Amino acid sequence: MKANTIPKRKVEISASIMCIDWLHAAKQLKILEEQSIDYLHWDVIDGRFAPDFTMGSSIINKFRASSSRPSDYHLMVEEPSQLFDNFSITPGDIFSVHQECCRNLHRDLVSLRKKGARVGVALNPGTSLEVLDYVIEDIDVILVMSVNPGFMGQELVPQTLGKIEKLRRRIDDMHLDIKISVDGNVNYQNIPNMVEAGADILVGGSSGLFRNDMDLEDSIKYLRESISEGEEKR
Ligand code: S6P
Ligand code: MG
Repeated sequence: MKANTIPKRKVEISASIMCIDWLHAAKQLKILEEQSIDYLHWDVIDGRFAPDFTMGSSIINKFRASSSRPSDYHLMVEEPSQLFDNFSITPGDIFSVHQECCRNLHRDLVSLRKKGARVGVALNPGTSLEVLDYVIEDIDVILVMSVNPGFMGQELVPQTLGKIEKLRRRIDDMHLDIKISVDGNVNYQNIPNMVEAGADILVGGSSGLFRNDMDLEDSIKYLRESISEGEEKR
C-alpha cells in the first residue's frame, strides 16, 4: 500500500517530559492536562546504552501521580527487565524497550504484557526493521527513533522518513494493529513528512513542544496545525 493510500487515523501527541521547563514543571503539566495531550513520555537513560542520565522511577512515579494522562515509557537502558517492577503501569500505558538492549526481547515483551502495558519496541536510527520479523505480532507500538538516543536538540536522521514509510506498508500489508511512534526532532518542518510517511504518535520535545521561544499553548497549536498538514497529504 502506498503512503498516500493509508487510511486516516488520528495522530496522537506524547510530551517528552525530559524537555519540560523544570522551573515551571507544575504549570506546564497542568497545560498538558488541559490541552488533552495524549501521553506523557518518560525517557529513562542509564549512561551506558545511551549517554547521559535522565529521570529514575521515584521522580517519574511522583510526577505521574499528579496527572491523569497515560504514560509512554521509553527505556534506553541495558537489560530493561531489571527495572519493570519499579514503574507503575495502568491500562492504556505504553512501555517501550529497545531491541538493541534486550538479551531476550520476546521474553521481555511477554513480561510487559502480563503487567498490563501496551508493549512497545524502540529502534535506533541505524537498526533495521528486519529485527522485528519474529516478534512483530506481539507488539502494540514501534518507536522509531529519528535521532540517536540520549540528548534533546539533535537533528533528524533523514533516512528515518523512508523507514517509517516502509514500516507503515509492512504493518498495513500484514493487517496488524500496531502504532508507529516517532521520537526526535519532531518540529513543525518535519511533522508533516513524518505524518505523511505513516506516524501515529509524535513525541514532542525541545524542537516542537517545550520551546524556549514560545508559550506551551502556542507550540501545541503549531504542532497540531503541522499534524493536520501531514494528515491532508495522506
Ligand atoms: C532522546 C529521547 C527523546 C527526547 C526528545 C527530544 O534520547 O528519547 O524522547 O527527549 O526526542 O526532542 P527534540 O525535539 O529535542 O529532539
Ligand atoms: Mg524518548
